[in-house]
Amino acid sequence: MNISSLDYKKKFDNEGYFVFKNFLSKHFVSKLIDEINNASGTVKYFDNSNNLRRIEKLYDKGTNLIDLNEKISILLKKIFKKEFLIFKDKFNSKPPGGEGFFAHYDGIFEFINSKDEKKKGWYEYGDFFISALIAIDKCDKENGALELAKSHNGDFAQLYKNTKKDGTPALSDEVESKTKFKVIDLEVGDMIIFSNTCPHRSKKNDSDQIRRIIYYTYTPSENGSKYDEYFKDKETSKNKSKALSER
Ligand SMILES: O=C(O)CCC(=O)C(=O)O
Repeated sequence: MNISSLDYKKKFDNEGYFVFKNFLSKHFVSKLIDEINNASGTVKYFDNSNNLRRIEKLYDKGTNLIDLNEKISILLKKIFKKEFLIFKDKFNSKPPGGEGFFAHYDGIFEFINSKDEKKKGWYEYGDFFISALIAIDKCDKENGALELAKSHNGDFAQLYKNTKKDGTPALSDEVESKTKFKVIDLEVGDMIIFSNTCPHRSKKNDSDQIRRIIYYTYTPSENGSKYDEYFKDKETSKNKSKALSER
């Protein structure tokens, strides 16, 4: 069945997300893995056992990574009828036994900047964020696939009330318990497009294989690129230790 841009847009308007099957070929994904493994000038995060958990600032570190950003931007333009620019980028690696991610929105947290000012998470840079999550490995219940819920309505202040207000975007236990999450199984090369206002979480990797994803986030281009500003603020934020990788 051929799904049209209009169908994807309808799904996004109704649920806040949609799944795009076979976005990338296995061959393209294997070229991305090579580039990610060899990229320099990125920012890396490791867990307590010294396993690589995350790489940031990688979208422009290889021809295929650059091509991936192009491919996603073209698709977003086709579906949303507007231009988008990359806002932030990451590669998440969940090794066997690796921890999951607590339930959260993306970008709904407060942070203290280098001038000691309180800031409103991602909403300092815009108010509409779309992420593209691409499976580098098959993702399923056993290895900690993304669990996604329908998007919640509200501006920063309204959504902030649903969080733990602890410098991370974690949902309060009460809101999490009322939210219906769905495990999104993905094959290599499949992609989920979702709004930052969709609650999401993922479980520990209980398989004996690594589970890797690429996660690029986009903002409408009309306000210009916020990529450098975002990463500079993240680097100089005074409460970064609390929410190192979730933001
Ligand atoms: O990698 C995952 O399982 C979830 C990642 C996530 O939710 C995040 O990085 O914000």
